[in-house]
Amino acid sequence: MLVRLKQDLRGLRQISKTTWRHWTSNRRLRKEFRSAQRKGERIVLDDFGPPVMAPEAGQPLADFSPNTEVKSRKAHFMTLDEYPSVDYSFEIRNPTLSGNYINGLGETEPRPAREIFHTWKFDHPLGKLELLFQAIRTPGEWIALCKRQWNTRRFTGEKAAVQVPVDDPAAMTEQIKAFTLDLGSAMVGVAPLTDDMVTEELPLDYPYIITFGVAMSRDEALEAPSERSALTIQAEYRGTDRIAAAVAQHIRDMGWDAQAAIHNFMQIPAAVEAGLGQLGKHGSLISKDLGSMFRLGAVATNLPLVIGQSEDIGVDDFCARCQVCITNCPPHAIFDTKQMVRGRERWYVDFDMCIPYFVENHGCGICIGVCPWSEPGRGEAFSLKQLALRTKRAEAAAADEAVHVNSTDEFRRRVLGSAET
Ligand code: B12
Ligand code: SF4
Ligand code: SF4
Repeated sequence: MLVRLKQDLRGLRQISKTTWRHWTSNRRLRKEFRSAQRKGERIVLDDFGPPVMAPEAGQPLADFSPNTEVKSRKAHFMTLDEYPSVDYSFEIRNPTLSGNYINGLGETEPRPAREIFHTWKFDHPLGKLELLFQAIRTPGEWIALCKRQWNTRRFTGEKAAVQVPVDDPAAMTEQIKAFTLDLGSAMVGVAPLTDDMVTEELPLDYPYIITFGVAMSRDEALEAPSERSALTIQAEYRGTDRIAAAVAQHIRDMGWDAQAAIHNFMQIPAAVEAGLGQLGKHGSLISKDLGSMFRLGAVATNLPLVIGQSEDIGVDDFCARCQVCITNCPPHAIFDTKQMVRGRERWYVDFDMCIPYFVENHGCGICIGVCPWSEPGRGEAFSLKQLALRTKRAEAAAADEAVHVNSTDEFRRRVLGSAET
């Protein structure tokens, strides 16, 4: 009883600390931004809020100007007649540090990620954009955020004094998975917690991570960016937070440690490791069942569980030949080739282009909505086709190799009189 009361107080404190204080203290910024947007003018973000951390000499600066080299083509099924323009109603007079630099684009050594956005830290190099994003929320978005924050109050808490022994981790894994699915998630898996999944600022110290996906509405994503889609996203986040809090509470009630891992944690690598999907060119995860139309949530725990395995469903092969997200992203933030990021080659999204567009429009998600895998019922067939094509290509390459070896042997026999090297 006392534990629950403490959690409820934490929820109220969270709402008043972040949301309410923020809403009331940024009236001027909100008003001036809206007026600039109406008049087609620009506000200077340096005139608002705390100073941005100054970059040191030699560090690359952010360039928010959209990439104009890519040719745009809007997907025929997008609901919006036209995407909002990439002319922003704000500018930053003092150039800030590049988000790509912060997150290790081009770095060849592995290291944990650093917090980049949705940090609520306004002295962060991208803090001015964070400030604007939070300040311009509409009343509807603000209420949705309060409801969401209320749901996070049970993310952590005290565990039961008596611990339920776990003799069969496989059976316990099945029990936890069934519990998570019952709460409304569409998929769930378990991964070991690795350095890829934690941020430098907020390390988590648990052996396992339970990761789950909650279906998102593609119709709303096809309407993004819009206030309606922003509200739907908040509601979907709220549902995800509710499941994470309930699973963490369920485990703590069994006397084991558990904490919902939402912001201090890299959701995508955990979900990849657990076999929920693969990273797409648009920087989000793709699964066979839901394409990219799902939100991720996670719970870190020391409850003994059995880990899953990553699965190759053919996303890389598909993305290598597809351009849909690239041509539909208004600021052209999506790279067509894999990049070296913190010691790994993978698909990557340019922060300096995506984030300003995201901020100006109260969110975005065009890239996941237009992705062909997100069309209901297509993923399974795409996956089977890509894997079959790959087998066919491998067989053709092996046959070519055999022909080459045979003809070389034949040549040697005829010309050199021997097939020996
Ligand atoms: C900050 C953030 C943003 C920022 C920055 C985007 C970005 N590319 O990182 C902004 C505000 C722009 C943004 C936008 C969107 N986001 Co966002 N975002 C996050 C958040 C909170 C943290 C990600 C982060 O810190 N990135 C910074 C560094 C680490 O980026 P990075 O090195 O490029 O790594 C990215 C991926 O490569 C992958 N990753 C990181 N490390 C590794 C390691 C390996 C081995 C692999 C394979 C992948 C991988 O994760 C990163 C996120 O894309 C996560 C939630 C979370 N806690 O993980 C959601 C999250 C990634 N976003 C999500 C979504 C859906 C979106 C949007 C579609 C908006 C929307 N409608 O909700 C857009 C899509 C933008 C895009 N093309 O990526 C979902 C993705 C779900 C999915 N199906 O994959 C997440 C997981 C939120 C959630 N709880 O569901 N987001
Ligand atoms: S739209 Fe095409 S290229 Fe982009 S992630 Fe989806 S399948 Fe890959
Ligand atoms: S969310 Fe996707 S479509 Fe929108 S700007 Fe970012 S990368 Fe482009």
